[in-house]
Parts: sequence; structure tokens; C-alpha cells
Amino acid sequence: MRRPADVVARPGTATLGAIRFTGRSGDPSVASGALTTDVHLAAAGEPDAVDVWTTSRPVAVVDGGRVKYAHDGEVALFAARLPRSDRYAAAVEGLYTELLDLTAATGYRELFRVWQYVEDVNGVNADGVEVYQDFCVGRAKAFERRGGTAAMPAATGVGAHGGGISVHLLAGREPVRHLENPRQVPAYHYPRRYGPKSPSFARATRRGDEVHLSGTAAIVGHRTVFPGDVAGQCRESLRNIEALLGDLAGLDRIKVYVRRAEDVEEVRGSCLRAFPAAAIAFFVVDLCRPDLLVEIEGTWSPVR
Ligand code: 3EB
Repeated sequence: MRRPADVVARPGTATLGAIRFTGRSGDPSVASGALTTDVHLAAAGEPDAVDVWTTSRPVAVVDGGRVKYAHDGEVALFAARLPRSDRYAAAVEGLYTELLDLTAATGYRELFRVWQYVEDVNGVNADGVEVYQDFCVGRAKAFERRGGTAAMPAATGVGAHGGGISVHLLAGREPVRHLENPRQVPAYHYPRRYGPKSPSFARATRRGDEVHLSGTAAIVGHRTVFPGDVAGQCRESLRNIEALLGDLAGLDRIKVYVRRAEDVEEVRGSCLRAFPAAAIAFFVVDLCRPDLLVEIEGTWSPVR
């Protein structure tokens, strides 16, 4: 539910949480009675964007130490941040184990959407390992100990301009169903050449009649296609989305991540044609494979 930064929740609804995409990252807070967290995704001079998650049910917030969350009896929004580090795997394993334990302990055991924003995602850590791969190692070890591939939800993993690693996730009480894309190898089965541990996410997660679509890029099988060609990558990402969801018309609350600022207008044109009625936000950030230029996510619901 993406709304402009200065728009508050509709009357009669409560705010579960607000994720602000802004000029610096911050630790999550529950001081306002909802969960708030800032993620460094706006470059200097770019406007803020904000995702506000609302509910018609009463909201309770919990300060669980470094993990904060807000919940309404059906759904919970959890957030945490790891400070910038030159080695992430152990800290990520610890944080994800804590998150998975906490979702289970609170009864919100059905993860249906995770976002992770990683500073310097294509850089190398103190051991010469790509930061994204370092992150993937810790995340994979936590899932190996807590539920395995069957527990992996829809996700986004992209760069951030600062702030270490910011994580937020949605989880519910009712069973959800994780989906894979017929055109793509499941990310958790990517071959070893992409890193010592494969990325831990599903291509989409269905919850009720909504489908939460992971960040979707120009990957066919396990290979990046149209390297260097942003128009080709955009087209191929849209094909992947269509193959998974069946239609593009139901997709809304779309976020589009673009690696190169000079590609934004091209990508905007393609996305406005593909999603003429949707709310779309564009962000210029690095993506988790160096050859990816664009990635598209959103929430799908049946067109009425
Ligand atoms: C891909 O398909 C592109 O590591 O959580 C997309 C969505 C990607 C989520 C993640 C990575 C992640 O592999 C990258």
C-alpha cells in the first residue's frame, strides 16, 4: 500500500506500520503506537516514498529489543536493522533465527513477504566475498535450521544507499502458499556459481486471494538475460511476472528498482504501459546480481 509521505491512514483504519524510503536509514521504532522504520533508498534530492500498512483491527506494538513489531491479531509487521559491517553471515544468521523464532512464538508463523535492503550489496566483504553472497549465507543457515525451503516466502533483496541491512517482513496466522515461476529455477536451487548458499525466497506467496510478488528480474532458468539492455530486461521481467501471475492487470502497489539513473525514464515508460492503472514507485539502487538492471515487485489481487 504505497501512499505519498504526507498522507495518513484512512479514517477508521489503524496503522500497523510505515516504511519510509528516505535519505538515511534508522532503527525501527514503536514509539508512535505503530511500527516505523526508515530505509536509505532516496538519493540526495529525490523525494521520500512511504509504504503504509493499515488494518481495520486494533493494533498492538511490541519493542522486542532489536526486533520491533506491530500486530492486529491476524497479521504482524516485524522490522530490524543490522549495522554496516565488513562481514555479515553470522549476524544475519542470528537475526533471521531470532525473527523466525519470534514469528513462531507469537503465532504469526506464516511469513508471506520479506524485504531486505543491503548497503553496498555488490561490494566485497573483509574476506573478498560479495556482500550479497555473504548475506545469503547467513539467511540460508537460519532457514536450514527453521523450516527449510518450505518456509521461504516472497522477498525483495536489493541495495540501499546506507544503513547496513534493513529487514522488514509480514507474517500471518492463516496458512499461505508459496509459488514458483515456470520460467525460472527456484532461487533456492540456483547453482553454486552464484554463491556458496542460494538465495532463500519463493517467487511469490499467496495469502487469501492476494499474491505477494517477489522482486522479479530478467532471469530465465538461472541465467540473467539481456545483459546491458535495460529495455530487454524490463520486457523479460514482465514476461516472468505474467508467467507467474497469469495477468499483469491485477498487480498494484508496485515498486521498480532501477540500477542506473539514466535508465529510469525508459523503465518508467515500459511500466506505465504495462500497468496503466497501478500505483508505481521507482528507486535507483544496486541489484543483487551485478548484471541486473531492473527488478519489479508488487501485490496482485483478482481484477473485479
Ligand atoms: C533473482 O531473481 C533476483 O535475495 O531475497 C530477487 C528477489 C532477488 C529477492 C533475495 C533476490 C532476492 O534472483 C534477485
